[in-house]
Amino acid sequence: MTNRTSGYNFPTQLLKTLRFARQVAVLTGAGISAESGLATFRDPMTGLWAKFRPEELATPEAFQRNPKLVWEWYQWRREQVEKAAPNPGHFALAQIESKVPKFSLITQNVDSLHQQAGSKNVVELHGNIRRTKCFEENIVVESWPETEDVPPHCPRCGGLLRPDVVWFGENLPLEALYAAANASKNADLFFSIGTSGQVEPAASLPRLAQQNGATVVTINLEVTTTAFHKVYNFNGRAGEILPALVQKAWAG
Ligand code: BJW
Repeated sequence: MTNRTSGYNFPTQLLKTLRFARQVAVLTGAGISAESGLATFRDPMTGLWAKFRPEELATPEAFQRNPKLVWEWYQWRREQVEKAAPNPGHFALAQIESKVPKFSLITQNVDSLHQQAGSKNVVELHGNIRRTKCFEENIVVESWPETEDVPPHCPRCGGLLRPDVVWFGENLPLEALYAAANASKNADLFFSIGTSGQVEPAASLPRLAQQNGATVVTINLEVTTTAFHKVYNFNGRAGEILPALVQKAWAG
């Protein structure tokens, strides 16, 4: 059964599945933070990759070639993130977590907006832009001496500092990847929200959940297509659909 549902006429079966779910897993991407004013990556007009080349900014080789450019670009991104606040989509997910027995929020986002909205069990697959780590030692660095150097240097080894995010060609944090895979395998309901599903291994999680028996729900501005059974596709803004879904599922 594949349901493409417009508006907020949520199928009764989906509302029941959500209300009585034992374990819910959610995968989010840049789209959920778009309504908080943060750019997505692949929107053809406003996405970051429409204006900047990932090969020049989001790979370890790019950092080695031009660390100043990469550091300053992330500094600019950090400032955007610091100005942003969670939107109703983030808050609705925190509400779902408070209502179901087991809940995992697997995010590709690096902006902490889920945590700010009150989500507790958050798995960050691609790191966090607010953290900094040493490029040489790969360990988180909390503070460093203020100098003119851009990027600054690691106070332990003198190596260059970089944002603690996962670039193309880098492995995801192993613990986060295991947690995400386990949550996906064990979920009876899996949401894929605001992601283009183009980046692996995150893109494979909905299939993993589905293959292990989960009902899958996608929420995306674009029409998403899928060959799987037991999938509900909602086209629209996550910040509108999710609060409506929570309201309907637990009304009364
Ligand atoms: C809305 C909305 C609204 C808008 N409401 N919706 C297997 C096959 C092929 C390649 C590979 C493979 N396995 C690994 C790879 C290589 C690579 C990869 O996947 N490449 C593909 C692109 C081809 N993956 C990796 O390198 C990963 N590492 C890895 O796998 O290591 C082992 C390995 C390495 C090499 C080879 C093989 C194995 C690491 C990936 C790291 C990704 N890093 C980034 C940058 C993070 C730091 C930063 O923030 O700068 O992560 S790239 C960028 O893409 C960012 C995102 O997290 C990620 C996903 O993007 P997302 O979130 O889906 O955003 P968009 O913009 O694409 O989509 C937004 C969606 O929202 C759209 O659909 C909109 O319609 C929608 N939307 N508004 C609802 N209001």
